[in-house]
Parts: sequence; structure tokens; C-alpha cells
Amino acid sequence: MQLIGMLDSPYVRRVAISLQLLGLPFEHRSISVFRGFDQFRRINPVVKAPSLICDDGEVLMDSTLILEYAEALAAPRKSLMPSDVGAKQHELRLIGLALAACEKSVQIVYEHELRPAEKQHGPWLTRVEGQLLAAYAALEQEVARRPFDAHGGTMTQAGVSCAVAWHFTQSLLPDIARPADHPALQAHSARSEQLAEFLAAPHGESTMNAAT
Ligand SMILES: N[C@@H](CCC(=O)N[C@@H](CS)C(=O)NCC(=O)O)C(=O)O
Repeated sequence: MQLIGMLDSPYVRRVAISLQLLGLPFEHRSISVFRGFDQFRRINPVVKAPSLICDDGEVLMDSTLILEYAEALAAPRKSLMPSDVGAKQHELRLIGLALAACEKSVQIVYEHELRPAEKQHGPWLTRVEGQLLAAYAALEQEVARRPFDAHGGTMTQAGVSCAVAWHFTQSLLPDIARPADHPALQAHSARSEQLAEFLAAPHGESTMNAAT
């Protein structure tokens, strides 16, 4: 299967890291949804990153749906989700917060980079920044209370998604959610970024060699 999209997207990156942790081999094609719009459109006319070309040619999109498919492929050998329903409920809460942080970060980046300065809407940016900070405040509280086990063999989907979200926001919007106010997230991110699966899929433009 082929993972389409650039690793500067937190959604592409969480899939790239998760596929490795699940032991699923894939080819990565680093195509930009902006600069590579026409090439991307030939693969997925909706131009959403990540897209996954399955082995039979069917194309999936949305990181969470792609990961649901990946979990099914890896079962029963491996999973990044707890099977116990109570643990799963908490895991889903953390993933939801991390995905909200990704979404709000991307909205701020798009507002700054895609909209002309004179058309930017201050109240909208203030609202989105508040939502971003609320997501990270809740995540910080959760991670401080119950730190993740950040080892390749024990990393869960919430651990991956929180680490990827925090690293993305720090890379693009370093002045909004300050590390000093989020020590547990900062520590989790620093540990996670040392894992082989994270190092193999660095935030940025590179194409990863993902034949696991
Ligand atoms: N909910 C989606 C969000 C994916 C998303 O918004 N990806 C961005 C890149 S970070 C994208 O495709 N942007 C191009 C566009 O929306 O036109 C997911 O989890 O995959």
C-alpha cells in the first residue's frame, strides 16, 4: 500500500508512525496538497492528505479511518488501541484532544499562510487560538496525571497522536502553546521523537524509506 502526503502534516505523520508501529509495510509518496495539487488530484480528486492507496487500488482518506483500516490489517497480531472498554474510552478522549489541537493548529497556519493579510479575521484567529490552548491544557492535565509509556513496543495511538500534535504545533506556532506551561507534553514529545519510528518519519518534506 502507498501512503500519500507530506510529513509536515500531523495527520500524515501519525499514520506513517502508526503503520510502522503496527508492523505494516508501505511505500511513502511525499506529494504536497498545494504544490503537487494536480498530481495529488490524479490519486484522490478530493486532495486530502493523508490518502492511502490500498493494495487493490482503492483509496482511503482521513487519518483516523486509515488507522482503523490499519488496525484491522494488523489484528490480532498488533494493536495501538487498548481492548478494555474503560481504557479505550480514555484513549479516545486523548486522541480527540490531540486531533482537535492538530485541527486548530492547521486552521491558524492556513489563516496566516493562505489568506491575504488584509483579509485575516482577528476574532476568528482569537477563537481558534483559545480552542487550541484549551485542547493542550486538557491534554497536559491528562498526561501529567497519567504519563505515557513512550517505548516503541508499548506506545499507544494516543501516545503517537499527542506527540505528533505537540511537535507540529511547536514547529509551526512556537509562540502559542508554550513548553514551560506544558511540561508533561514537552517531555512526552521529546521522548517520542527519539523512537526509531518517529526518527524514520521526521516532520518535513522528506520521503521516508518505510519498508518495515
Ligand atoms: N481529519 C483529516 C484532516 C486531514 C487534513 O486536513 N489534511 C490537510 C493537510 S494537514 C489537507 O489535506 N489539506 C488540504 C485541504 O484540506 O485542502 C484527517 O485526520 O486526515
